[in-house]
Amino acid sequence: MVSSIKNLSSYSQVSLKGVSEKRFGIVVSEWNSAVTESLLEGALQTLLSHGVQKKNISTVQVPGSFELSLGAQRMAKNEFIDAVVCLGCVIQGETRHFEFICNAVANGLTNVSIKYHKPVVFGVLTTDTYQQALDRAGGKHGNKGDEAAITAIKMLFNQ
Ligand code: DLZ
Repeated sequence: MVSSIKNLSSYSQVSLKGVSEKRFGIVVSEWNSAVTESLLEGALQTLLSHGVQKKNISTVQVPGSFELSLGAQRMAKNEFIDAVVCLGCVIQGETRHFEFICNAVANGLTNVSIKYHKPVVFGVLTTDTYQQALDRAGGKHGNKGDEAAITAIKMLFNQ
């Protein structure tokens, strides 16, 4: 996952008619908050720069990435939310926590997306080190928060 080589950030705004009426939910994990706050900033700026109205963006925090699935479900079941962007950062440690959390959130978000038939974007950094996460949260490899927002827009408008 190297944003500078492969990324979703370049996207034409030409076909985004009606974007100002779309409503987005953002669920952001507090764990590794310096990283996730940068992801959030990137996602917010990207949504706004593509014509989403500030009043149409709802943001909630959850304690850790494991809780993103429930946060996403609460957002997705709200009939006024069109797409949900989930942001987190899980860093490989000495334990198998990493894989448990990553697998759980990937499966959880997939299930929520299918259940509610809405885009639920996996904007979760899963890195070996803290530095790798910083590099992808506004650092030398871009900002995965931007890409998560772009993904939500693409899923709403490329149907
Ligand atoms: C417990 C835990 C660990 C070890 N590491 C991370 C992490 O790197 N990133 C993250 O977002 N959350 C981590 N957590 C917290 C879990 O996601 C979860 O909040 C707790 O296990 C409580 O359910």
